[in-house]
Amino acid sequence: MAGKRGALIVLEGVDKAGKTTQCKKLVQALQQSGQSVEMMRFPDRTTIIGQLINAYLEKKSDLEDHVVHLLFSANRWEMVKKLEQGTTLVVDRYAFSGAAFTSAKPGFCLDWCKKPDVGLPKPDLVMFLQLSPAQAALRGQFGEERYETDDFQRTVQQKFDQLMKDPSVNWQEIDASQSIEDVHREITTHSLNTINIAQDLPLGEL
Ligand code: DGP
Repeated sequence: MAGKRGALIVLEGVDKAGKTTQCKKLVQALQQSGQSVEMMRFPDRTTIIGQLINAYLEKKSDLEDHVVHLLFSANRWEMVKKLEQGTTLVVDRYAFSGAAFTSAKPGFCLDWCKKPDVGLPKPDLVMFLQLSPAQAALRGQFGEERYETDDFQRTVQQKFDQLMKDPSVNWQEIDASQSIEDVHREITTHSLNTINIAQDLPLGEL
């Protein structure tokens, strides 16, 4: 496998869709199948920029909406070396969350929201865990963080629906209302196929 690159695999979806659980299970399954793979998540709350984002999400600070949008993007840019290093990466949220969450706020257009992430590595596969607001509600109450309300999440879902119309991104919709194991099987199959194909292709740019 020398010289072959890994794949950049992203899981997206509204809150409660099961992204984090599925990312962890996918990393384990790929490692067991002999792949060199790491997990990343955005926002990465461990960096200095990530700490500013964390305080904002926990409502301990208020930031102007454009500023916070640019911080989320900067938090992805500060990981760009890692994203380009060639190991397969399973990423919990990426630039699509960035565009969907900010454009769900009044006065923001999707086009402007996409701009700060232009030039970041383009994922080889973006799996969108699809879960209706009614199904999400069955998984319990939202937490206390910013953005965790039914109305806002509905608007975020509409923004994701718009983003998924972009044919230049390899979107794969996954029915997240299935059992954890069924979702896992589907995700693993798509990921293994992508890893095989990606190794012979150059990494693209958003
Ligand atoms: P998580 O740690 O996956 O629960 O994500 C934290 C919250 O931040 C979640 O409500 C989604 C939101 N979020 C993630 N990425 C971005 C982004 O780039 N921009 C904005 N505005 N919100 C984001």
